[in-house]
Amino acid sequence: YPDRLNAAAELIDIPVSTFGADRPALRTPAGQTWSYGELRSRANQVAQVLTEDLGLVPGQRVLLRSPNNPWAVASWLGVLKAGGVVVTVMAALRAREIAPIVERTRPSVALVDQRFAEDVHALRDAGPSALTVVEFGGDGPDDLVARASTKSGEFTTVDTAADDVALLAPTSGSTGVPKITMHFHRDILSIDNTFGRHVLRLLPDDLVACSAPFAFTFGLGMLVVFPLRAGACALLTEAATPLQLAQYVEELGVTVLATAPTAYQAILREGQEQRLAGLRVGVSAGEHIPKAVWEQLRDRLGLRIVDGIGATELLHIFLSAAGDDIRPGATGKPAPGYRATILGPDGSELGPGEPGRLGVIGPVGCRYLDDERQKDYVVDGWNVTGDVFHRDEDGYFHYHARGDSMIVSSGYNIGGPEVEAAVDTHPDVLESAVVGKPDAQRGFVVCAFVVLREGVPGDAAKAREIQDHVKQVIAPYKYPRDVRFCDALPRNASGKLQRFALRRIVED
Ligand code: 3SK
Repeated sequence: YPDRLNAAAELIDIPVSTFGADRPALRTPAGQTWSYGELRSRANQVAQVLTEDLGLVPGQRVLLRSPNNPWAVASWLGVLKAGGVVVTVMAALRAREIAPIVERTRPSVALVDQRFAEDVHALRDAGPSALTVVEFGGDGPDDLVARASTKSGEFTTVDTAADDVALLAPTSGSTGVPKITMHFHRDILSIDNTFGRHVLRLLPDDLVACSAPFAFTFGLGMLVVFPLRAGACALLTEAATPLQLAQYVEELGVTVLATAPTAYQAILREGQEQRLAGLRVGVSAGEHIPKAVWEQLRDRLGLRIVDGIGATELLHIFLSAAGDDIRPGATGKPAPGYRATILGPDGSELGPGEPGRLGVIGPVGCRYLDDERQKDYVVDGWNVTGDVFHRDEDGYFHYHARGDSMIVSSGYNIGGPEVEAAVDTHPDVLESAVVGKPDAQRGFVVCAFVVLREGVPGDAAKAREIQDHVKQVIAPYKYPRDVRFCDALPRNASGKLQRFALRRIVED
């Protein structure tokens, strides 16, 4: 990469010149369409609001909280154009989950969809440092759209360095204490120059849908980075169910769909797979796609799903395969530009057939913001993702398990200890332990073993009460779908929780 590089120029200014301003860039199921030219103008307007009205200077951070919609994409590009650093948080997070992110990243400005603004205002009022909150989708004079409409569609994109930080993407990690991953301008292009261009290979006429919010870097790649660099169009859906995704594929002409394996399973279970017949490419990520699901989609539709594994730490997918390179049952091989290995308990590299921890090296690597856990993730130069794989004789990587206490449910990564902490705040709970219970539809569901205070009856009403309580404390998708009451949690002689004993119970 050249020394000076701004990812936003590569994602919108250059595509406008290459593919033309009139090409559709963003669509919504409600029928809204923004062309490449319109997206560029609005990103330029946001950059001017930030620099001229709000005094943002290069390197300052901007919190962005919104579901997937066109102004959120314009805001993301506008922050980069202004030389700022985007801090993306999912709309679904609760105030107590956003608070440590705000505390650690210290944004100067927050651009927030008005439906999710209330707790950002509360954090601003409670916080020690100045945070200017600007909403979009509202109707006051401080609304981003109202401010943007007073600006021209032209802005000279700030000349950032290729390795200036562009993005701070939080990940909850297994303990629930957020880790903030830092990514450079060049990293954003790297995910396209590896997986995007060599495995996914979008075409300018593609319409791409993805169930992930673009605050999750899987969604960012699928809906912003890859389509814009290819001159393609992204369909932005705020919260689509698997059956709605299938409907959009059929009715709106989606050609590339990226979602979790559980969504494909749900579409198959409902007998709706013919609605996917127009797909050119189906991507599955977030967790391993079962071979039987992969084969059903191939046999019924001729669709060879592109499986992939990525990590927020590495920004996007680093192991995958497409077309004739796919080996059913395997995740794939390192994307061009990446190397991967299997590490034994002592850090040595293991040979074919031996399961161990996955280690990855490539153009994007883990850089946590001021976090001791950096040394656990990057070991001898390898990014150690926490997943257990084996490699076969032909270099394909086969998934075994996640090596940490993370639960992957319908493609969401849920930190077990974070759910435990939320359950434990219920006044009737003495202690709890959370594990993933295998589930045919969701891969895993969150299962909480709960010890209640003496005299409190553990019945269905109490289980529902605890579930509702958790939904108030943390993002609702993390709530335990299965709550089981017990007298005590299994512990070893030194008092350490024996999570494996609980896993055994739920796996029986
Ligand atoms: O596999 C994942 O969970 C992932 C994480 C971040 C970015 C992309 C992907 C597929």
